[in-house]
Amino acid sequence: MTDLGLRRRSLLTLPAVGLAGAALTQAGPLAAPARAGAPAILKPLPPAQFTDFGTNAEMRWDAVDPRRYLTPQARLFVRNHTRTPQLDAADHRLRIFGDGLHRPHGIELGLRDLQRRFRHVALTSVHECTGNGRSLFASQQEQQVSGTAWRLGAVGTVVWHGVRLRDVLAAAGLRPDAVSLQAAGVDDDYVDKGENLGPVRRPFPVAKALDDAVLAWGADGRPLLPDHGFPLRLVLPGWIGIASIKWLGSLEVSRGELTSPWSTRWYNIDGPLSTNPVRSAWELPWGAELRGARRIELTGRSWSGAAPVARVDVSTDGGASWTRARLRPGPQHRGRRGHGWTRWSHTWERPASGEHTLLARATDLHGRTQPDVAAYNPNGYLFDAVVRHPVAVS
Ligand SMILES: Nc1nc2c(c(=O)[nH]1)N[C@H]1C(S)=C(S)[C@@H](COP(=O)(O)O)O[C@H]1N2
Ligand SMILES: [Mo]
Repeated sequence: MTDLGLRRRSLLTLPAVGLAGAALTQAGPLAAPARAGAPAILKPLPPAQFTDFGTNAEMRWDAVDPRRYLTPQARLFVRNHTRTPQLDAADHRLRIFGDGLHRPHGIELGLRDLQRRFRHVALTSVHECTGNGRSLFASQQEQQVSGTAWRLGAVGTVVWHGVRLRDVLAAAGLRPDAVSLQAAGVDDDYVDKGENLGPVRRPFPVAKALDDAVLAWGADGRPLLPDHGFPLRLVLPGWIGIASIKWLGSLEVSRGELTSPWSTRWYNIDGPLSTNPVRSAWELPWGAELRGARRIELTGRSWSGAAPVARVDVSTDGGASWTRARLRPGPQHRGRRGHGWTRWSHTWERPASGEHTLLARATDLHGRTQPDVAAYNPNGYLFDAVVRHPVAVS
């Protein structure tokens, strides 16, 4: 996409943001008193497209349209620690402050300030929860872990619209000796077993902020949906989902290392987690029942937080023999503007009737691949093992 195209797209987004903001303002005063009973997720979650866990919902892989590369917001998984707040774009402020700025009291920016003052970018990234695949620790490795029992649908590939965080930090007066930033949401405080831990927030290094971090007000050419962070979220491309704080209200910039329970207590294995691993999924229901035929066309996708996928090996006989899947050319190698997942296909010749196990193993351009067994950890993060996907042919 050309820069001109990006700017045009972003300009088109402006009135839409205004409209969505107005609609939410209207709903606000009415919705507020009823909040206790309000659902945690506001967008529709049709059972054909989502598995609903209450405050979280995952995309169903059998509902993914093989012809569509990007995940539209309406189809994207949702992970909320509390519930989706209903915010007014016109009132929303982002506060940037801290001793990592030349003037520590910092600056405050509205959405319009961000949209008017900084160059617009569109960036494609794999958006994925750290715990994606968590249920497979139990079902495939017989290991008990705690947390939402995602299968493989806590992931999508999204094109985000916004501005580079580095441009905004330059305007805020970033000191050269700043090391750490902390992003905080304005959703309700998170209470864990009676302990109020404050707003959902997580630190990240200045290096990531200056590299490819985006302050996003849109996705797939539209304003963010409330569930995905309206009116503004942080996006740290390729990093675990919690790094991309929704409903972004403040960024603290510090000359010392910042921490939060989301970097020490959770999302931590011998240190705060950052880049997502390599994973693969078949575009099939779990336990799919396939009609026997001379050949069956199978499709799937693979992705990595670090780099585009370079190759995918598949097996239709439980791992006894492997062959290369055909990678579909697509926008995944866009490079400079981020990367998404890679679509692939495989023709299954003369499948015998009966039960089979499908496997897919991807390798990314950095040589990272998927192990046979994922490393156990009590919270079930980073399940990256080759998944044993059961199917039956009739
Ligand atoms: N403010 C805030 N940001 C948040 C969260 C949250 O609960 N509150 N959840 C995080 C987690 S764990 C994930 S996986 C992603 C999910 O983003 P999505 O719901 O837009 O898919 O948002 C992250 N950002
Ligand atoms: Mo997450």
